[in-house]
Formats: sequence, C-alpha cells, structure tokens
Amino acid sequence: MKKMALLSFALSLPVFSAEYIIKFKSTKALDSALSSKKFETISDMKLSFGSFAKFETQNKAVIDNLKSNPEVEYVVENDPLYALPTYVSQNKDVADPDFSKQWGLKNTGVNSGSIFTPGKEGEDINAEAAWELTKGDQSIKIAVIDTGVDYNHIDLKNNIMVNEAELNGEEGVDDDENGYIDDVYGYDFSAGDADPMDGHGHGTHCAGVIGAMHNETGIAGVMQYVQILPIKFLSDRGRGTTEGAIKSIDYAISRGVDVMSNSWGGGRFNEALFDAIKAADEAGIVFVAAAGNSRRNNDTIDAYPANYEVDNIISVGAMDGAGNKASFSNYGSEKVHVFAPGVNIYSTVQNDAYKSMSGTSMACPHVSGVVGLMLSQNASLTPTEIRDVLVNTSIETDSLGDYSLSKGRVDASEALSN
Ligand SMILES: [Ca+2]
Ligand SMILES: [Ca+2]
Ligand SMILES: [Ca+2]
Repeated sequence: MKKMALLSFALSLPVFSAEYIIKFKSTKALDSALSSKKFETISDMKLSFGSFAKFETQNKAVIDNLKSNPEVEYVVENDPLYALPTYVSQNKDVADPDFSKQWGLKNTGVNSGSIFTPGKEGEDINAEAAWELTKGDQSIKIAVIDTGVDYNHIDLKNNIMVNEAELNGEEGVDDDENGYIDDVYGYDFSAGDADPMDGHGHGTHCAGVIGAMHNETGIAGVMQYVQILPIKFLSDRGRGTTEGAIKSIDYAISRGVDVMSNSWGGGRFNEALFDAIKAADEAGIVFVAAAGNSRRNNDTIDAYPANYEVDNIISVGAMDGAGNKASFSNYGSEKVHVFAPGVNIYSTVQNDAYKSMSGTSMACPHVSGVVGLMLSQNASLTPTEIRDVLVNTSIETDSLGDYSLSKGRVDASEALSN
C-alpha cells in the first residue's frame, strides 16, 4: 500500500506549474475577469504596483489566450520559493549569553574555526568599531521577509515593530484601515492570517542577526536600536510562492520600512516579482538579497531575486570564519555586490532558543543590519548610494578576490566613515 501511494504521488507531479499570476492593465479589466466566471478558481490581488489575480489551470491554451488578451499585461507562473540555509545545528535548550560566539561581529580566530578550516582573527564586519559611531536608531524599520519571526523571543521582543493602532484596537477590526485585520506584529501571507509567528526558525535567526537586543541575555544584533517587521510568506517548512513574496513586498512598502531583508530564492525570472522590487525601489527601500547557495557564478546563471536588475538590490555572498568564500556560496564579480559572514552563525530561533546556521541566508541579514546602521547615521542616503558605499568601503582580500564586485567583505565601521 505504502509503495503504491508513493508511486502515484511521484507520477502526479505536474509537468508545468498549475498556478499563475496575471497582471491586468487596469483594475476594471481585473474586475471584469473576476465576474466573467471564465476561471474555475481565481482570486484577486490589488497591490500598490498593479492589479493582479491568481488562478489555476493545467490547460496551456488558457494561458496562450490570456497572453494575447489586450487587457492583460503579462501572465507568470506562481513559482515556488524557499529559504536559503544549508546547515542547521542541533537545538540548544539553554540560551547562554554569548557575544563571544558571534565571529561575524568579532572574529577572534578562535570562535570562527572548524575542523576543516581554522578561523582568522579580524575576518568580520568590524561591529565594535562601528558601534563607536552608531548602534542604530529606533526609527529604522527593517522587514524580515521570511518564515516569520518569534516576536515574543526574549532577545528580540523590544525590537519588534508594533502596529499601535491594532495593539490598542478591537479584535476582528482593521483599526488602522490598512486592509489587514489585527496585524499587530506583521502578517502571514503563507497562511493568510495576521500572525507572523515563526514555526521554522530561519526568519527568527535572520532577525537576531539584525537586531537581537543588547542586554544580559543571549547574543547581540548588528543593531542595538531598530524595529523589525516580521513578514511571513515561507511556511514552517521554509517554502513559499511568488504570490506570497509579492504580497509581502507590497505590505512592507505600505508599512513604511527602510530595508527589506530577503534570505530566500528560487524560481526563474518573474515579471511580477520584478515589478514588486521595482515598487520598493521607487519607495526608496533597500532590498538586501541572499546570493544563493548553489556554488554557482551568478554572472553566468541568474539567481533570483538577487539578480533582478533593480537599483535597490544588494546581493550578498557568504564567507566563512577564515575569510574564504563559503563552499556553498554563489558568487559573481558583477552580479554579487558584497560578501559577509555566513558559516556557523549563532543566532536566535523560536521559543527563546539559539542555534548555529549556515547559508547566504545568514550573510544577508548581516548586511541588512549594516544598512540599518548607515541609515541611522544618515537617513537621507538612497538605496544606490548605500550600495555604492558598501561596495567601495569593503575590505579587499585575496581570498574573496573576484567573487564579488567589492572584491572583499563588508566592514560596518568603514561604511559608516564614508
Ligand atoms: Ca490593520
Ligand atoms: Ca484590530
Ligand atoms: Ca541579547
């Protein structure tokens, strides 16, 4: 019986994606499609950057018809997307206060080694020198678009962005009239509810790298002062879709964030996702993206969303504690902008716990935090200026050489001094 079930599952995998996203040229065209009953399942998404609908079909003729419809701008697949860690250590039950484990912030050479590679002192983002200049600002808002965030975590809770109108409002009522009922801490576009609690750990880990509270507990974030907006579109298994990603970006824009931290990837070029990131750029929001964990050259094989050609994107590769490119990390002397620590990174996970994880997923929030520090010091910096400063002030190293445009690793202190 069991074998039969497995076989039928394997054979029933669709040859092509059954879910599509249509962008209509007008809201009117969308409304008329919704009322036409031509689609078996269709749901609308009226976003700030266009009128979209999601629908399902296995029939290619339907797609071809839609593509030639003058009211339709484009039809794209609702591609699957996923979180970008490669390795997760055993869970730790006891949270021991441990800045000393955070080699990404301060590499002593002892806290960064492994049995394969000894660590190297100073191969870090130089956080302590940066903190002499700024430790962040509570006005800076960073969206962690991921598997959600444990907003109750003992080492994060004071740095979570709270929607005061909803916190003090009525349950079941959209108190701030932003289209989302009871979005006190953010939103879950995976389940379609207002609770972005993390059941996976990945999003909470990224949030801790950016903004774990500086106190007597656990670890320290790159920023001491920041507001983190938890947005969940990846499920508790770390999987999501283009639909969830574009809704997340739309929501983050509407909440007025300064930075979006994106430790996920997958899919091919997708015009709807491109439009979403472009809308974020037009709103002056920096879009930090993990370069990917496929060991590939992003200059020759595109990895998305890191490779979209939008000016606000900062693509981040991962380095290890010896200052070398992490074996899994994507690279590219043109398409990857900078490198940051991404191997055996110790940070927060759900239920007040801590874990080490590796991936360009972990390098990405280090840079999101540095961008947050830069904006704390000078709020008028544009996304392009921030990207240029990060590339130009990176510490060039032989080991990172031509793996990125910066030829080296991000240095928070240098970035703040320019
Ligand atoms: Ca609301
Ligand atoms: Ca409410
Ligand atoms: Ca702490």
